[in-house]
Amino acid sequence: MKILVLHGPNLNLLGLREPEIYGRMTLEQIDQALRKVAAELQVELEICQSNHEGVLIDRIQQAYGEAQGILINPAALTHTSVALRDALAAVALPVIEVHLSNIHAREAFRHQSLTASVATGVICGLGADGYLWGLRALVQIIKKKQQKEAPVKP
Ligand code: CA2
Repeated sequence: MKILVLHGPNLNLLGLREPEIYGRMTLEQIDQALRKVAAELQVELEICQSNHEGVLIDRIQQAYGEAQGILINPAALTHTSVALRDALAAVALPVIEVHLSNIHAREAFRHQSLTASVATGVICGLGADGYLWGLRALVQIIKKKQQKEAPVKP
């Protein structure tokens, strides 16, 4: 099973600035923790961070037929990008949206997520742990989906 992990704009700055909002872990450390959980669950990860909307959309499109699910923190694009939302909807894979901070407890402009309605589930406010719970949930959702789709043995 292959999972695409996408980190949106500015998440490469994690751990370097605004630790009171986003925590002290760097993106590299979060990716390492994700790889550890992936090894435990015996799934393959492809991880990508980009500051460019189009790059993220290209990766989502590539995931079609290559990956079985997407774990994504769209960062600020959560609140602005119809294009990212449409790409997620188009590939129709299980998606878990993750936010480090509780976007509902912050500025009003962060309360709306354009991507949440095409995600299978959303986790926010749990810091870096949210990514790890998100990966576990995604793998379980994909396994259940595969069981449903598997032909019934005579
Ligand atoms: O809480 C989250 O994970 C967010 O997706 C993070 C985004 C923000 O725009 C969303 O509303 C919520 C911001 C990512 C930028 O990360 C930084 C990390 C360190 C320093 C500056 C920005």
